[in-house]
Amino acid sequence: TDRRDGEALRGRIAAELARTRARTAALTDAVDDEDLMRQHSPLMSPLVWDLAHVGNQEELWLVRDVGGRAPVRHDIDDLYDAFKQPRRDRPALPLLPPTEARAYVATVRDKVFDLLDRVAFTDRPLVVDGFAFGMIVQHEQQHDETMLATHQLRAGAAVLDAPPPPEPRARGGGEVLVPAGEFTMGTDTDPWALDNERPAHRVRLPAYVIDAAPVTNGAYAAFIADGGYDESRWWSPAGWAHRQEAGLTAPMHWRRDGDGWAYRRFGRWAPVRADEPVVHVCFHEAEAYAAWAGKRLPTEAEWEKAARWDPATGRSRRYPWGDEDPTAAHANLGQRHLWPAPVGAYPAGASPLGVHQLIGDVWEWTSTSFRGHPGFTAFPYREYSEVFFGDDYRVLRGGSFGTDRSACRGTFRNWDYPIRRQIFSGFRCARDATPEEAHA
Ligand code: AVJ
Ligand code: FE
Repeated sequence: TDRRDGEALRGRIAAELARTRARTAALTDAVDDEDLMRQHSPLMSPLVWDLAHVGNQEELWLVRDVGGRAPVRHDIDDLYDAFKQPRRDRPALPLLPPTEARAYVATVRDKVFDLLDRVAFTDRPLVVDGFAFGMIVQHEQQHDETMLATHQLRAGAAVLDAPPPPEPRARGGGEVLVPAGEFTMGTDTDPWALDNERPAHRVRLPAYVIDAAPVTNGAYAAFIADGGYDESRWWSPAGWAHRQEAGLTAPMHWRRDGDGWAYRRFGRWAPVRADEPVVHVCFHEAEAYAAWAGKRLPTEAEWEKAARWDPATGRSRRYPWGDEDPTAAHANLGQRHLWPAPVGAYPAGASPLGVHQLIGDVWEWTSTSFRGHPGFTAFPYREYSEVFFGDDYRVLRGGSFGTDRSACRGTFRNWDYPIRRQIFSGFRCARDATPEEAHA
């Protein structure tokens, strides 16, 4: 059965690699060569940089490290090292032109399929349960989401298309009480969980109340209409300074449209729909909204307990609905749609306590700075997570409509600067339970 397990794992990895490469191809084949080489925003890389960077990481970890094979092209390692090349400088680099970049990633992939045929899934930490392959699938999917954000920033005619998300099938509003007590945060057992999701550890939280759904455009528009962007009392000092300096008046990609708002989605203007989760807000905007609403952002632990804790068994699960991988009925993931689904669209994805849309739709800002869980060890490289630990970054949870299921689970952690909003970021609010609620 060991051999059979190995064959099943090999098949699963091959399918994930192929599925992921099809997405990368769709994102990079959608525009012409000149567009691939152009920088659409100083925050983003040219798409052709992401493409070859994905291949270069795959070469470094799978071809060279796991496979012990000769380099395909060691001369380009520095060009595609994210730490050596700041994003704004990447368009000026002597990057591989599109034809060469495509040939490079295809050559690397051929070698990886050859390696995958022969590799033994031993106890070596990099290969146990296919970890390095899973890491590379997730890495490519993360860059695919980054490329999707680049598409969102791109000027000009629309090139991406997808059906609209499902309509509401349940009421999804209101708040949910989460009782006081311990839960298990993080994981030791999810085979493809990344270093920052480990290890599992017990966390005790007092009773709290969390929104049953992400904050909607309608609610956010009420904050704007009430002068939320003009009153410093709702903002932290750093948030207010940023609001002033950047001239923030509404979420990114919004403009006034008669009495309401429109927003630009991948090259097309659409009316802002009141029951969809708000997207493209920074941490400071989320925090100001929460203060205006008489609430606060959830801590990262509060978010994870709401997403994983099963009151029937006391166990932490992989997802709000259980341990099964997400399907189209559970969550708006994987670029199946190009914007968040209205509140109530995924009743099958709700938690046992009735918290909806924790997975998919929008990344959710939490109030927590990005740090290692107690007992953290960097693996396999410090530059994935550890070098970002500290108070410069805030944690986001749950994934967006642009996040693939392979890079999204109840333990998955994302992070960004509190001023960033080109990512598919929204939020939900939380508050302390009142004494009456806590003892109910
Ligand atoms: C985890 C999304 C913050 O895109 O900067 C990609 C993921 N790390 N290549 C990022 C990542 C290395 C990372 N985030
Ligand atoms: Fe990367």
